Amino acid sequence: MSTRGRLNRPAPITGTVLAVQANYYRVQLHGEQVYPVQQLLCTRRSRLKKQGQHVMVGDQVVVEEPDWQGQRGAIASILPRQSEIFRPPVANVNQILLMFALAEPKLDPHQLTRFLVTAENTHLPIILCFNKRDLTSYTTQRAWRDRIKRWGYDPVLVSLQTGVGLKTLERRLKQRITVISGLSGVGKSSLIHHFIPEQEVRVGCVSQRWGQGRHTTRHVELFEVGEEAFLADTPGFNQPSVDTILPPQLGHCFPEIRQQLQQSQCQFKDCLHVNEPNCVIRGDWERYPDYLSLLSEVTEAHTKRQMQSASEARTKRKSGKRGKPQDEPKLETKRYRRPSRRQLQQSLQNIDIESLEHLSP
Ligand SMILES: Nc1nc2c(ncn2[C@@H]2O[C@H](COP(=O)(O)OP(=O)(O)OP(=O)(O)O)[C@@H](O)[C@H]2O)c(=O)[nH]1
Ligand SMILES: [Mg+2]
Ligand SMILES: [Zn+2]
Repeated sequence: MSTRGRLNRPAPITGTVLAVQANYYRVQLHGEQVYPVQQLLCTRRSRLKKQGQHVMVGDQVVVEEPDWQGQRGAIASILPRQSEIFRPPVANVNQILLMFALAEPKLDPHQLTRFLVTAENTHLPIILCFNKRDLTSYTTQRAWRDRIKRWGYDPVLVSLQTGVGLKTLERRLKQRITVISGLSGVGKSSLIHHFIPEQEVRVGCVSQRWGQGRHTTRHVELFEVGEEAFLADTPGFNQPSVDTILPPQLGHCFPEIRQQLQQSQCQFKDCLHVNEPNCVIRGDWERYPDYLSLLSEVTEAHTKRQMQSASEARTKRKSGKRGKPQDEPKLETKRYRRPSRRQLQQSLQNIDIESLEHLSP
């Protein structure tokens, strides 16, 4: 191929979508070339609209017709996405930064496990970060670090108040899109504020409004916090839902189980590691009881979903009086009986709980 054509044609302008505001997209231009401005407020080409292509925060896009003076442009195409998460909606996320505090709010291992499991379910790499080191003793920090290492994670301990540990964290954010998740009040917004002090990220107030239900749609925004490092803040919440996890997938959300499965396999591919024959998962690790209680929860949610779709499938639409459609359930009531929750409970009771008790936190 001759290079002439290539040389004559200017290189396409590409960038990362930082925020979506109504029908406008704020795009941070990629740095290989020097542009008159670094950000453009863009519209989406109608061709994209017609094709039903939605632009998400985190998308890598090609921008055309830049108006450098007006700082405007048009998104012509979206480059293929590497990943997509939906709560919050962000494309091309490379990793989740799960942030907790060593104190204020008190660090609860069960709650932490719940957050870890939902983060693991995205299949994205996780950075586990503990903030507010300044509020705890060295002994407490050491104890938590050792404990979390036994779970299979290597936590980064920081204090946004004193700045300790932040260099290590910063290194792990470079050239990545990272979504911060974690309990309310742990310091997620403070982290962004640390990198861009001039940025108004509403430290200490976002989730209060969220909690009162006033934020019905979540506003997501990427902040550039260093060398091609982008961070998305999220409002904190207390109880992440595990409902969408399928029971056989839950085990993969625990590094302790993944490690044991690397050495040998259970007889059944979809083994739930409760008391199936030839299951290789032992119960001698701290979070096994958490695994069991989450298993019970995801199984219940899964059963409910199955019953719901079965009931929808058996409900036939029929014209009612005056032509109004009316749902008529078919009369196969036996099938509606609650099935496997009790079975699961029974199988959970069969586990040798005593052998686990000394491990309870
Ligand atoms: N002592 C101490 N306080 C901190 C530290 N980091 C943050 N804080 C304080 O913790 C409080 C909550 O911080 P935010 O950054 O708003 O927490 P958040 O995780 O964004 O909370 P939500 O938006 O509610 O989810 C603020 O009052 C911060 O000043 C720290 O390292 N040490
Ligand atoms: Mg916040
Ligand atoms: Zn098993």
